[in-house]
Amino acid sequence: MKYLVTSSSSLGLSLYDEESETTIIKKIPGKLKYNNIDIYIGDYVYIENDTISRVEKRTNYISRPKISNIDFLCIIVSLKSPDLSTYLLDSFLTFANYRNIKAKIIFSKQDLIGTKQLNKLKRDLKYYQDIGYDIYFLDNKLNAPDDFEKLAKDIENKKSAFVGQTGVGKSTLLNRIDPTINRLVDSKDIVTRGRHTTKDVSLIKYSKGFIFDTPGFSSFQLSEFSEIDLSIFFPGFNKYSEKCKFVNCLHLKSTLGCNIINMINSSKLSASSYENYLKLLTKIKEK
Ligand SMILES: Nc1nc2c(ncn2[C@@H]2O[C@H](COP(=O)(O)OP(=O)(O)OP(=O)(O)O)[C@@H](O)[C@H]2O)c(=O)[nH]1
Ligand SMILES: [Mg+2]
Ligand SMILES: [Zn+2]
Repeated sequence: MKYLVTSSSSLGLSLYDEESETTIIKKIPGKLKYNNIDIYIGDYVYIENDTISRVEKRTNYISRPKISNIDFLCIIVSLKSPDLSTYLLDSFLTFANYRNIKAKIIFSKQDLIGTKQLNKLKRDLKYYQDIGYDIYFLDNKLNAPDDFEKLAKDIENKKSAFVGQTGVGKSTLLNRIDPTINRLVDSKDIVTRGRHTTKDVSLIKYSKGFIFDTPGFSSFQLSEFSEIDLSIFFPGFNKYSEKCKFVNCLHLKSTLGCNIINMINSSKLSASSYENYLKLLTKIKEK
């Protein structure tokens, strides 16, 4: 039988059967490994005689927290309080690219920005759409129409992980998607305090899809990638870096003839995003 692993606790693995839409908890003897590889939340496993006989090849994965087969990494950034940080956004997008995870960008708290400034921001941030991302502007206080319906539809029947720094509105948004999600998150905390310790990550089934519940997933480790990785996976670069005539080019301003620099000079790539790139490059060099 094939199951989707949705959580792991001292009680056993929670296994979801997509056909019958039911979850069973199964105690698997020994270490939770298959061919010496850890089982991740989101893995599809085959169970025979109380053992894992096979794990389906992952479409993608993240090691911290250990989750796999992520359809969308939904990156939430607020336009205000906390202030908009395209640096954090670009970092998350690089990470998602590097991990082969499709990203969606959610700009929250549009109600905190005046109309004129909001229109300018929307024009500037449309850049992310131009380089291939779905973007959504939200007002979780429901003062005015926003892109919520489209977002809810787009993540239907998918497995999404929501990330973003503290205070951007992750919990508020999850509550808007389905109020039972937060209740499920809370009830898991109670389990943690009790006898059965639940591992901190789980995949929550709500009315229309799955959400990875990953506390503390508000930033990620830059240590995972190299300068070359950054030069390839920085948002918007992949399309143009192939045409860069230099091998292993880091796209520095001083590199005459670098295709990325040409694209920035002709405004096909964002100059302000490029500053984030340089900042990330310095950070990676420092470590
Ligand atoms: N004005 C406005 N406030 C919002 C919006 N979305 C969320 N908030 C508020 O922002 C605050 C933080 O929201 P949370 O949903 O708790 O943020 P979070 O990302 O879950 O934060 P952590 O759990 O600390 O990581 C709350 O007071 C929300 O009511 C929005 O679109 N507009
Ligand atoms: Mg929260
Ligand atoms: Zn280059």
